[in-house]
Amino acid sequence: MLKLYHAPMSPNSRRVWITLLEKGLEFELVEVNLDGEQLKPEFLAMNPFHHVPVLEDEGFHIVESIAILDYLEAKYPAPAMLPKDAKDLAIARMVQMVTINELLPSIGPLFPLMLGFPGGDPEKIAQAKQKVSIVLKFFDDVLDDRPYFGSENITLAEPVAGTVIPWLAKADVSLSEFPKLSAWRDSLLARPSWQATEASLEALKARMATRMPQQKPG
Ligand SMILES: N[C@@H](CCC(=O)N[C@@H](CS)C(=O)NCC(=O)O)C(=O)O
Repeated sequence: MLKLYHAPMSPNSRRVWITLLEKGLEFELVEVNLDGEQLKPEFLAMNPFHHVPVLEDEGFHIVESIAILDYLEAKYPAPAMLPKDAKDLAIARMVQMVTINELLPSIGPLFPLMLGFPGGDPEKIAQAKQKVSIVLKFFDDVLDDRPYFGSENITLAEPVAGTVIPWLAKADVSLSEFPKLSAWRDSLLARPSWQATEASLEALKARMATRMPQQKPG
């Protein structure tokens, strides 16, 4: 059986978890405590870079969440989660890569806000929100009259972008200017796979508090 080594609070793991659920696959979840378990020799033997997720399939270990999503799509093609049309495939990939290369690196200053911690550098927060708004506009423009990126059905773009964008509301980043993206987010949040994998805000706060001992949740 497929085995997913994950951490409930890791968005990179959650992409894979959601995809396994959306594909209706049987799998075992193995939780890795990122307070050190990832540095143990048994885990490093699977992933020398000490990151979750890792997918194990009959002794074969795959690291890097996007490589895992591609593996699942190739091995379990139904339901299809990557468009076949060239433009639509490019759209799904662009959304994955823009999330990883543009959105995620820009939101660091927003994390404390998302988790309800006070403070933060107002200039850095404003800069982060400006970068985020460029990504949101890009995504809204890329969505056409279909509900998902390049598709009538959920694609591998959704577990990547759709596990980041809903959290932005917690940092007062509104999607009201982006009606297509807002409808897209709402439809994802209603899916059982999103609901089953949502990390608890309290657990995230507790984890963040151990890393930022000088701050208390507001
Ligand atoms: N590029 C990797 C990133 C994985 C990653 O950064 N995982 C984090 C959790 S979100 C992790 O395992 N951190 C613990 C560590 O690096 O020791 C992927 O997409 O799978």
